[in-house]
Amino acid sequence: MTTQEAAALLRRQDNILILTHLRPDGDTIGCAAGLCAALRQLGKTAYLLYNPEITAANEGYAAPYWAPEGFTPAFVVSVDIASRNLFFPAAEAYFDRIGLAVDHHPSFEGFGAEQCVDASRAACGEIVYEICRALGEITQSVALPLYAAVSTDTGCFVYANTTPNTHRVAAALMETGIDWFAVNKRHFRTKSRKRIALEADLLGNMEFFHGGRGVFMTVPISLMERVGATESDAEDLSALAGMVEGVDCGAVLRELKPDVWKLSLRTGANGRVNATEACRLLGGGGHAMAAGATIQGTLAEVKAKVLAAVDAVKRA
Ligand SMILES: [Mn+2]
Repeated sequence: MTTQEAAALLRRQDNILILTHLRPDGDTIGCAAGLCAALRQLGKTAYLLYNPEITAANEGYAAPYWAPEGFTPAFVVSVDIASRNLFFPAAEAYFDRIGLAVDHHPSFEGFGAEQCVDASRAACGEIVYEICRALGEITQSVALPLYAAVSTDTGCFVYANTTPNTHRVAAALMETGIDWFAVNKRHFRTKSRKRIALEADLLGNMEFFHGGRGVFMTVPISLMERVGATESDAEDLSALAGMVEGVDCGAVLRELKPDVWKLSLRTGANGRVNATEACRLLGGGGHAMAAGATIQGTLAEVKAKVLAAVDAVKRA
């Protein structure tokens, strides 16, 4: 449905619970918080289901809206969730009760009684912005988390997914007078010392393939433990692989639990490797230039699987 129709649907609901995805990023949290604020402005009861993996950088957006223990929703909305395997355990219980799914991933699996999905949008925040505008005034409480959503999903407006509409949405959100500089400073111009220790190890241990066009960076649990890093220290490490000169296929492997690895694949605008196609072969999905998959095996086995998938889809 259109954003207008989604807004009309939400106007007819009350006691609304909003779901975010596993390993929540700024987009899913920002969308949920912005939408929750907009719904409350209409006098509705609305909450976010507590996400146990919320990071310190995103906690502030969601904190005012966490659902109290025992809240029983009459209507459930998912934001920025592409697939069932991105539901965290407490959210999984609501999978069959989703009244509206709002998403922007091409790999969206098509769940939810109603869907408001537009894969041309850089951030789900762009879609939620339109829904919120149709619901009422874009106040600073709505605008700040939505700005974080749009800014973080575009790497501060530098990723190839960024469009003129992304900037129009960001501009409209800035017009409300929010402290957008603090948002970007927090997400893009601040690194913990543990984060810098992680980056140092990744950069010191890069492994190239495809004659230098591909690179592996690995984040084993042992590294996380050695530098004492937390989840927030390890956010978006995949961006690093895409920064190496000459690389158009950057694979970051993060060990989630022993012998279970999360692949984040970042590929170049030249189209040599389609990240979604490669990750689909590995049971995952995402965007053409940024996709992911969860893979089982030892590090050596997982690297071999990733190489085989990349080789199977590469164009030159
Ligand atoms: Mn997103």
